[in-house]
Amino acid sequence: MDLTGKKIAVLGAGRSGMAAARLARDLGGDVTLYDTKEEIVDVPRGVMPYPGASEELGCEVYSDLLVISPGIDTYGSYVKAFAKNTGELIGELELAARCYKGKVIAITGTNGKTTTTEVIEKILNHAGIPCRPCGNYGIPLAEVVLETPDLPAVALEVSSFQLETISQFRPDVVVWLNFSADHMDRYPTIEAYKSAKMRIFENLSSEQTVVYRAGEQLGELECKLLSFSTEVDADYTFDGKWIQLAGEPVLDIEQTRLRGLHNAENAMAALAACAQLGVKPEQAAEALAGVAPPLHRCELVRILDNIEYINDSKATNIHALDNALRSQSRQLVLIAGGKDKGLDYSVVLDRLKHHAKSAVVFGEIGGQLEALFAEVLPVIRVESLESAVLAARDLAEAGDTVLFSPGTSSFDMFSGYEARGDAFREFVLNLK
Ligand code: UMA
Repeated sequence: MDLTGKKIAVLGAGRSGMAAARLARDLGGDVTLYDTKEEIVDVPRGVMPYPGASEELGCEVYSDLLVISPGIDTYGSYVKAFAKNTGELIGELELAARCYKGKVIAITGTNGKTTTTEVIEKILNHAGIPCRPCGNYGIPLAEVVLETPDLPAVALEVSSFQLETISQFRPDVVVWLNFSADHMDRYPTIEAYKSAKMRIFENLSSEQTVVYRAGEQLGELECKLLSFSTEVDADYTFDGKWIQLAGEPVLDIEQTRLRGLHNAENAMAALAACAQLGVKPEQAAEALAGVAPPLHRCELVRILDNIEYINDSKATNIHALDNALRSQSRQLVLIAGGKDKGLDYSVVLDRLKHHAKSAVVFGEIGGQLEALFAEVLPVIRVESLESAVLAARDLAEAGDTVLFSPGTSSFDMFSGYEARGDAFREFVLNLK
């Protein structure tokens, strides 16, 4: 791609915008970088920064190409102002994808994207196909293109925000994990959110593959389809221990540190996607031996006296708590609680009744959870996370799982979910 002689305006000087500006500059463009914040530090060489950039300024900006960062609302007034006088509006992902020549496995879905992205990256590297995890994962694709232009493959986590501004983006394999309500602060309706996500399919033809959870409503697709499910018949299925392809066992999940049905789904999706790049099931199984999910996401901390201790501190909302409850196959002692975010926990009562035998609650919403959860199971309320771990150990029996899935944020007691999860891990590792 050659941008020589073209005026490129980049909106947002976060990680995406910075990488997009550098890439556009490397491609020969005359690049300007706009941000509402008052200071832009570490401006890429040859790029003209405009800190404190207002909508009024935006109306005066003429560009051949306007590249926007995913966090900036595509349909908001800020982007509209800059888009008044531009030849084309795209996002950082689209710009980078136009320059990247390797294979792209694009992973989307409401939950599980990051884990699946990491699993795919591990499998491909193990199978001798150099690959980097990137995109919404935290490393913009533009950064990958700048640093490793000849990289054979990427595991690209893609958000609905990024998909709002694609036009030609055509991944070799799309992984559609699942869909449920999210980002309702950005989208007016759940349909609008789904439409943005569905754009991932818009340029696919019979040469590309979509790997999807059986039962997802995806409409008519022209490409090759591969399904997975822990519940209904599909190409990839799960019997509680083995992931099977067309009825043949391909991976024993117990040989990995991935726990829970949702992680079995993530592993199935990854196996299916990597197979499209020629990876054999036994190579994938080898790669996954010992693979753990990212920290704080249903992370298996320890098995003590045949009781599993799982750290799901990343569960900062009800949906994540519900997902963690749904995905466990053993009897649960749940530890939950934290900051009061004004959420309604009655939606998890049914799940709690069927999956948990008791609960330990703590934190700012401890009292509220105690009253509510007591409708369906025995509850103990304690003052600290350490006491919660000790109480849960007393309640659990061999064969049970102690699941720490707080269902809310940590800021009443901790600096963030990582600090909270680290504390949980330490208390569990100290159990005698
Ligand atoms: N800004 C403006 N005008 C505005 C709004 C913001 O100038 O009207 C500026 C801000 O001052 C800031 C910059 O835009 O300097 C931030 O841009 P950004 O929000 O796009 O942030 P980046 O650092 O570029 O990070 C983005 C993704 N952020 C979002 O989608 C919100 C990161 O996903 C992604 O990892 C990164 O690109 C690399 O690709 C984060 C995320 O929260 C993890 N994603 C959402 C999610 O996972 O739920 C979708």
